[in-house]
Amino acid sequence: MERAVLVSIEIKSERRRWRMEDVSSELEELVSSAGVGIAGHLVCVCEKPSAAYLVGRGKVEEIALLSADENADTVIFSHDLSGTQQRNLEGVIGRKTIDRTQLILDIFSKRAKSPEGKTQVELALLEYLLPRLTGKGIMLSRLGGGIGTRGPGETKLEVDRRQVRKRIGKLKSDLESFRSHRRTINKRRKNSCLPLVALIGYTSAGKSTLLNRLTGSSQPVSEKLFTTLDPLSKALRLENGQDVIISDTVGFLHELPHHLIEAFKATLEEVKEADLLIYVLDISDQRVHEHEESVREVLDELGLSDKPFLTALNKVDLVCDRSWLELQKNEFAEAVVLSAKTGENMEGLIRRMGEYFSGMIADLKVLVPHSSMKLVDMLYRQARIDKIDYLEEGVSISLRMPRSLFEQLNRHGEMRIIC
Ligand SMILES: Nc1nc2c(ncn2[C@@H]2O[C@H](COP(=O)(O)OP(=O)(O)OP(=O)(O)O)[C@@H](O)[C@H]2O)c(=O)[nH]1
Ligand SMILES: [Mg+2]
Repeated sequence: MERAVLVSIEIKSERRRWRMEDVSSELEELVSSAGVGIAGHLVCVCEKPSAAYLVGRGKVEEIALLSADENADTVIFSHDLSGTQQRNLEGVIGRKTIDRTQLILDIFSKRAKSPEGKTQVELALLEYLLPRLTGKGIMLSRLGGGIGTRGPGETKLEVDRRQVRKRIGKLKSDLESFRSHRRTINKRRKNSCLPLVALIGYTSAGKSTLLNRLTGSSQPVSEKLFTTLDPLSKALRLENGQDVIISDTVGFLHELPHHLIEAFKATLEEVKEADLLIYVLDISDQRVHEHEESVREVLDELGLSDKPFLTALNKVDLVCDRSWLELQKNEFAEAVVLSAKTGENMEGLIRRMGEYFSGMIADLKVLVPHSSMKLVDMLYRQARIDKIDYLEEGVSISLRMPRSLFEQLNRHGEMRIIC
């Protein structure tokens, strides 16, 4: 097993909202999720970053010494490194040195299964590496194997700058084809008139476990971070008989590398189509507020912060401290408290979804004038038609459909609502 010395960094001149111990513990979780052993963990606080090594020269010597003593293969920094810093550090430490972004990209590489997932990850990797290529070659050739050096599915990464550019172009055009396929599927779903619910949240919050519990599916779950890269959508019937489609999504992380957000935008943009978001939060984790904030930041970046949402406080079975739970219930007023694992209060969540959608679904009686017969056709495809009468002044239709969809179809005001 590859073993790494971890270096958690706090730079005082940079504003950080996460406490040092949270940065450190998350780095350890990421490293374990990448299948790497921890040979040692140093914490380093400095006033401002140094251009050459990020940290002071004395600290670099300390890292080099610990890595040698522990016979570590790799050194992993919690803070991003420039190409120059990375090269300089490797020069002194004499070991492969990578940053948090590379670590996360490595985890994504291992997890990507679908052709689209693999393409997205490879694109993110190459875009990260391109500015770090030195001359014609790449640092990777020096680094040997292991973490931070592989592409999706353990494929060897391209090493030549020109080839990398060419490959990036190819990956982008492949992604465009995946996107147009996805658009066709979305259109079909829209025509089927079922509302879409998206489960979103921090990695490991329990989104896939919740999807499985609600729909009886068997999406893989694990305590490792970023288990789901290929989200699944399933149908779910609510208590009031309303069918919805419920979708799992890729988990979020604080300071998620920009290249990954860019690459996964297409998948995440599906969230844009959602009628309702369910924020899944792990209430047993002390960092729950930090997690919530990170999720909101990513949604902001995607322009999705205005979506209607329900909050699900998951993993309540793990909370022993009742006063902490009461505090959180107050802080997240309106949230549904549940356990996807034990099934506790699934009915509460289903009921809340039902209440939300029943307010959105309209039972209407409308009159379509003879001059707009194409609308009757559209209503047939998109609404549940209960009754239809052919009258002198037009066609009277009793129907049931999402109000927003009706408003969209009737944006020119041809149809008159009778009741
Ligand atoms: N005790 C307990 N564990 C849970 C609960 N929900 C999920 N878990 C566990 O939490 C871990 C993560 O669950 P996942 O469903 O994979 O989480 P996720 O949000 O889909 O994670 P990513 O796919 O990585 O974004 C797994 O080990 C689950 O068994 C819960 O309600 N109670
Ligand atoms: Mg998952």
